[in-house]
Amino acid sequence: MIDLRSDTVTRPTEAMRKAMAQAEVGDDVYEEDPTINRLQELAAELMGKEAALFVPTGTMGNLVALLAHCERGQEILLGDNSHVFYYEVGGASVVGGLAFHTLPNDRFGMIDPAMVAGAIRTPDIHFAQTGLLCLENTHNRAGGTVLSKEQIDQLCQVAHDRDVPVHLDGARIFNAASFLELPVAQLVENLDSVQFCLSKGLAAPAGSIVVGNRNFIAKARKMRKMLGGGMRQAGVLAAAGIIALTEMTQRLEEDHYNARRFAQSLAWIDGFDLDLETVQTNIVAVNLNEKTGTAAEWVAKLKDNGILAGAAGPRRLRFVFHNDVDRAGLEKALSTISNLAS
Ligand code: TLP
Repeated sequence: MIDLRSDTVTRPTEAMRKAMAQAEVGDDVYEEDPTINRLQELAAELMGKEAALFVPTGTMGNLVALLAHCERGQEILLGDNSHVFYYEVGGASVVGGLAFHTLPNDRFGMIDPAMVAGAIRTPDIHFAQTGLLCLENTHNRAGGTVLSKEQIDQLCQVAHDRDVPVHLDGARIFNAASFLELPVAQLVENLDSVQFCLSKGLAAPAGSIVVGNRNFIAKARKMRKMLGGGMRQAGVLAAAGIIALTEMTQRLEEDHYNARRFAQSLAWIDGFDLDLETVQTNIVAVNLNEKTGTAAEWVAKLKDNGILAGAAGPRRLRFVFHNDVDRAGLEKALSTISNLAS
């Protein structure tokens, strides 16, 4: 099987497995796990922020950040196509009593700064106060598209001018930094907090990191405990996370190359509609027309032929490139799809 459903399916590398077996551990609720502490220090330094917190998943990382920034009854501004809004089970509303105020994402995952300015609430007895602006980079549902540093900075400026902090769901921030050829710390410089995943393209078996200032991370640590994310001897996981940050970020451009080659070839197939401008990193979204069939039909057909793909909508397929798909896998996927389509 060639598994292109997501980069979440990557398995830990040999180096990770070795590091995990040898990891020094302690109780992280007492902040005594040396490997977790090392990972957090490394992550904070890489992202140019004061402090970092290791969390089990990206979903929990975003949720602890939202809870740490906001108070019950506040509103979060975010894109209508964002992962936090779409795929995180409404956690911020369920657990935090927070309201989502969505603004349109364009096809690159950008939000219009003028709309953000217009949506930030003024003091008024009728209004929920704006507690946070939440961005996403790379943007999953847009197809792995990248916000530039200038775009992020522009949105940060609009929010900060009105004392609203900005959080980034940077699950795939290293893919964005690789596309932009920028040090990741520079890209996230003006953001108040960032969540990024170790377990997607970076291939660790589990884990995400939240970064921000010391005070924010202290609050996030408490929220993590509340959500049941105090993981004790999780240094075995953090050991893989250290390898993810030191050895795996450099190779993401290979996934981007594979995604691009795949997309350019698929674009020739009748009935497969691709927006090649949005194929910037490791995700390829393909829109199907009425003649071509539904995403569910294609997912089933592909599975019968050894290819796993995802459905990102009734007529939208998603293919994600990662460390466990090599050039031969890419070529096999392409020829299988061409045969099925003809
Ligand atoms: N995304 C998953 C699914 O949930 C859709 C995937 O296969 O792409 N932010 C972004 C932008 C993400 O893409 C994801 C995972 C998360 C947060 C959540 O991370 P986890 O799965 O670790 O909770």
